[in-house]
Amino acid sequence: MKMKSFILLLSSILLKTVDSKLPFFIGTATSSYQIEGWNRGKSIWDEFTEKKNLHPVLNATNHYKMYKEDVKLMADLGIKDYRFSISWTRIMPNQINVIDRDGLEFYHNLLNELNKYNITPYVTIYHWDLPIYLQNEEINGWLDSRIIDYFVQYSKVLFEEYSCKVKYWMTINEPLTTSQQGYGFICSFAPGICSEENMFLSARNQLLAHAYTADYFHKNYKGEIGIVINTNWIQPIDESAKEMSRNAMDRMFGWFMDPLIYGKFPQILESKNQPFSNEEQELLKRSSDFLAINHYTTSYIDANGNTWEDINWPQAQSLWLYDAPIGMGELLKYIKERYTTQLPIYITECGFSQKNDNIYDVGRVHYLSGYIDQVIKNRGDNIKGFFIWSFLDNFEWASGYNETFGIVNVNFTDYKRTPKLSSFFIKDLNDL
Ligand code: PNW
Repeated sequence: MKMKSFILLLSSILLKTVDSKLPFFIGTATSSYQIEGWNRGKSIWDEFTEKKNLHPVLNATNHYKMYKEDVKLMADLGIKDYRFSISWTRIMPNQINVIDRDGLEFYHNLLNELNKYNITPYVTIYHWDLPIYLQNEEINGWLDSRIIDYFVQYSKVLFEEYSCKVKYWMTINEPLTTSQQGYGFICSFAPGICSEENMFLSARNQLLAHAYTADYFHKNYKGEIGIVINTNWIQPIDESAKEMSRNAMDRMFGWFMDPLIYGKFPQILESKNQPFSNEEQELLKRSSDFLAINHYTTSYIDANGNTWEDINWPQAQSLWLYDAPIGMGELLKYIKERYTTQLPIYITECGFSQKNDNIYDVGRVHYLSGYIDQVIKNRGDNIKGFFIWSFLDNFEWASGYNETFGIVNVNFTDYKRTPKLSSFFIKDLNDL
């Protein structure tokens, strides 16, 4: 009771910008590899964690067996919108186009369960768990142009099976992260085959896989489709740093946004990329029914290109992540000015891995309230929803289980779920 009134007080103070109801929904997000466990084919992340001696995913949060309880908990917490991903390795575990009926069945069951509680599904087709048979001596993952067609074939199966239950689709999660961290200069993620050339090529192939899939979807199905783009905000410290900030944004956000909106790479990246053909340009420009943006953190930049974070911003358990809400507002303004798009916008991920995380996660509540407040103030007409990363504590890729983002705690020994303070905070916001 005490906790409940504390949160009500918090939400009313922090959100004095809204009079009555929140002008967009707050949902939650997860991904297949990070939560499901059990009964699937091998993916590049299984091999990568093995080779690099990283923590293996094991059975993740056991969601494959606990999905009914998880959906019920979501419903109890008042969540009406859920973004999750489908595992390619569950649908086609051993070979392209050889389908596992049990794999298909799992997502039918999950979708039926969501439907029972009136929770709207937002389905990501691919969230990093590439089947290992697409990254080996014969086929070179996102560096191989044949992957575009494989991706379309896999997506066709999903549309055929699930489009009667799913209206909102997202093709690929964070191509930037895959290209920089899996194929590019950061090189800390699967598959870890890195060079500058690989970085740009893998991004180009991901964009085209999205464009051809969206084209097929639009010609054959009703509903909406987009691709999930992530970006930090790079805040210019003063007027003289504006050009540097703009260039840094082009290298990160424009790399994907420019092709989606204008059909071309930003000028600053032109020399690094093979240009798109006319047909590809047209497909790209027509490929998105909405913008899906993942945004977590901000840095400052000066006129010499130095970047840093403010010492006053609380740092997360994840060392790259700071509680710096101004960036969320600045990013939304930037999207409006630079891209003048009327497309609906979803924030498809935003969240915080609190240091010493526990169920009284005041640091996470602070982060979320600040970021949501910025979305309310800078929303324009087209913000439709905000998905918190993440519903559950889960497998945080190369960091294993050491960085927790959930609004629900998971005990990784007995898989017990316990809602944290932040989940009640979100419930109150949705109930306003
Ligand atoms: C996203 N960075 O990844 C992913 O979509 C999620 O699967 C992941 O769990 C979540 O954010 C939290 O990390 C990112 O280093 C990974 O800037 C790394 C970065 C950004 C996003």
